[in-house]
Amino acid sequence: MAEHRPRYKRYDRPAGGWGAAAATAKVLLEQSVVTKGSRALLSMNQPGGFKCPSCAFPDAACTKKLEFCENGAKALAHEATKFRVTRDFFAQHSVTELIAQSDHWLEMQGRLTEPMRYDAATDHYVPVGWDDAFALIGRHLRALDSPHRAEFYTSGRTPNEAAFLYSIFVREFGTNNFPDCSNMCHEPTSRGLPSSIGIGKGTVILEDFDHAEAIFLIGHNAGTNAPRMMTPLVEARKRGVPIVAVNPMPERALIRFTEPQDIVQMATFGSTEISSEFVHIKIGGDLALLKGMMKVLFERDAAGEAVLDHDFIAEHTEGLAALCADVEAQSWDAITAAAGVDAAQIRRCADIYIRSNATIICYGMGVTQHQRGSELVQQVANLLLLRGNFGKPGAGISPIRGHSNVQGDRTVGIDERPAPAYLDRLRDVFGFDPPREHGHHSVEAVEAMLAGEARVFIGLGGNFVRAVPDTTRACAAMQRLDLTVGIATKLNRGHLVHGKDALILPVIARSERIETARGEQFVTIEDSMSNVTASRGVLDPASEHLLSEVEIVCRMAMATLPGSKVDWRRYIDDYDAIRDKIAAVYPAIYEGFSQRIRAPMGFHLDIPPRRRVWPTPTGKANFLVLPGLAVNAAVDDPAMLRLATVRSHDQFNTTIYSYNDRYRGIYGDRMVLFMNADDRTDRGLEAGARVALETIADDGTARRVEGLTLIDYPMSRGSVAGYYPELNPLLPLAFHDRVSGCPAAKAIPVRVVAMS
Ligand SMILES: Nc1nc2c(c(=O)[nH]1)N[C@H]1C(S)=C(S)[C@@H](COP(=O)(O)OP(=O)(O)OC[C@H]3O[C@@H](n4cnc5c(=O)[nH]c(N)nc54)[C@H](O)[C@@H]3O)O[C@H]1N2
Ligand SMILES: Nc1nc2c(c(=O)[nH]1)N[C@H]1C(S)=C(S)[C@@H](COP(=O)(O)OP(=O)(O)OC[C@H]3O[C@@H](n4cnc5c(=O)[nH]c(N)nc54)[C@H](O)[C@@H]3O)O[C@H]1N2
Ligand SMILES: [Mo]
Repeated sequence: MAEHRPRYKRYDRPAGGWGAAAATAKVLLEQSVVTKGSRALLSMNQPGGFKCPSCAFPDAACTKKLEFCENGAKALAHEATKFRVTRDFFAQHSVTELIAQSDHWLEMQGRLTEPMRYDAATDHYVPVGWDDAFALIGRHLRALDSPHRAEFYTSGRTPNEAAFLYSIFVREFGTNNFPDCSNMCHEPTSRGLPSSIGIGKGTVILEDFDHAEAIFLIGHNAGTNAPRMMTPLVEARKRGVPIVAVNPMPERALIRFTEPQDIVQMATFGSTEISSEFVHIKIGGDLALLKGMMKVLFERDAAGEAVLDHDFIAEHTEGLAALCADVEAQSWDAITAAAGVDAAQIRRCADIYIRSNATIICYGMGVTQHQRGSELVQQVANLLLLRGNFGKPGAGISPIRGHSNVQGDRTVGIDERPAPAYLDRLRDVFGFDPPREHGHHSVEAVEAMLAGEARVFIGLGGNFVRAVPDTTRACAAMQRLDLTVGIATKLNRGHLVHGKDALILPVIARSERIETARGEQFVTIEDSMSNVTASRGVLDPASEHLLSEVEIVCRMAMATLPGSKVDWRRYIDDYDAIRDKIAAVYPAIYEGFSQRIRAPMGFHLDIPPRRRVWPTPTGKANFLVLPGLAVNAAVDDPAMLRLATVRSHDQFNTTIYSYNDRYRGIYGDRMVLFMNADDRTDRGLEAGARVALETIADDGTARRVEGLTLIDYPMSRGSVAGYYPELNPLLPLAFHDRVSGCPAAKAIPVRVVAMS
């Protein structure tokens, strides 16, 4: 692997703008797809076209303007790339050779072209026919002494149709082992919010941004991870709406942004200031901030100001007294110490919130990836409930989801803890008895592999071994399996850390056409704001040997379940027939799916709290208490720093587009540690020094990552940041949220060690 040294160049221009336009052109050039890629970009997020394979932010396609961003263009260019991984490639490189390559190198080799099977005798992947591949999967699965010995992973790029069929196949096979990427992402939203408001999804739609009077962005880096979100944010700022950004890193796009679609701003090199208030929170300090704001609300209300929405609270909620008692018990000293911000700023935030008649709170991984992430999400809901910020225009909670269809996959059945009523429905529609016991989430799946209980891993998309915590242990766990299957567009580390038998099954990508015996088919996705839309690829598949994800799922099922009650053959060709079954299983939201999806903009799935209907056991929204001010276990070590593992501007999760991170000023390397200069000098370290990080954990496992370069960066004190997935070896498997299983990837307790 090449030795990299980072170059650091302060980025003090606004985010977006010409830098984004230039980066779009560059990535199309690098992947040699300027004409093909530019043509495809014109169809991205347009009615009749395909949905962006990058993030899950909704689009406003009816505006007729181009609806893509720099990072959507990168995702597309890497999917539409002219480079190919062929049988010759695998003949040239043994697996041992490939595994020594970087994630970036693997990604840059291009699209997978035909099914491959691992050959232990030569340590090479060799071509295998599709029929033989499915037969091998069927043989392994049928040989298991229990269906619970298989793990069926899903990544959130998989469309509804494939995910739904996969959930049927796996349940007919007999398990609820559905680890998925959501388990490491917005699971605290999915598991935490239902106790608060009755549903584990956001309540905001795009139009609400036009009516909001204040917007809070907590722990989310919109300019990089949901760049299309910058458009409504810029528009809100132009209307004078206050935006409060809460982040331990002063992310560039949260400060100033040039809207690449604003011709005047582009021409005049203008930009819009994004945050009116930047809260430089300590990692994990958000709970204290939220409680501080609630304390101000209670104080001012008690003093006679009409701050709380008493009518709403009386009619729609329960639990106010307990929340009030908990919040009032927190002292200002404790709050400011835990948040790392002063009381004056917390009061200012509360004041912005109080002045606004309609507030949206958006949040991302900075909120969810903590040991009490689910309960932290509930505190966000508490703050909104206090002023009735649900069920009115311009208000609500807005988790900014990750993968483009991660929310949809859960809606259509990728759920390791399915509700009994849904299982009954499945039984009635399909005529088999689905398993009732809960299955494994991602962390439990790794634990089952480590314990030798799991024998087979099938990954419908994604890069499991690189995405999960504790890389070293996770790799060892994968290598113990009898069979690993990677269903993918691109070669990744997950295919190289494999079981005794292993398959790589290449798929038709989002931007590509799916032709079946019944003609061209389209798939559907559900975005972060519960809009369901059609996605129709426009490009030719990267190779003639690719299959659609739907066909792969059906043929795995046919090879595994000879006596199946499901008409798999039919679904291979007819995606409306799949949608009809989705409608039958979820009539309340998906009634008439095949017809309604024909509307150019698709349709919106009902979110009851938008109507002030709360599907909780009591029929009310609940104020919930999370005692204290900490969202992670205390660590008794004065040298301890909290490490957040974050994404650069040039990656999509485990896919590394380049070694640069433009907005943070990093060029040529990802092995960096962002640190406050005062924290650095306190430890007697030089800027630019080479250091190692060690996890502080008392579980008997030493975790260390070496070769990081220290970058002086305006981090909040005690907080450091570095890149995911390189730093995943530091994250202990056991360090996760108990409610949801979500790894606490934003708050790893570490110490910095100088290296010579
Ligand atoms: N281009 C691109 N787009 C993506 C992705 C990608 O990798 N690349 N990934 C997709 C996926 S799957 C997801 S889940 C989303 C992720 O999108 P984000 O949620 O933005 O993800 P991260 O970069 O992990 O981190 C978010 C922010 O949390 C901040 N943070 C860290 N700790 C704390 C804390 O304790 N409190 C607060 N308030 N903030 C904190 C970090 O500084 C960072 O700015 O993006 C999706 N979109
Ligand atoms: N330390 C740390 N760990 C984290 C996180 C963090 O912030 N910090 N974030 C977590 C989060 S939020 C997430 S969502 C997970 C992400 O975990 P995953 O979803 O497992 O990872 P990705 O990198 O998105 O998966 C990329 C692979 O998906 C395949 N792929 C791409 N497009 C398609 C397609 O259309 N179909 C199919 N079948 N395959 C496709 C390609 O082969 C590519 O290599 O990682 C989690 N891990
Ligand atoms: Mo995610």
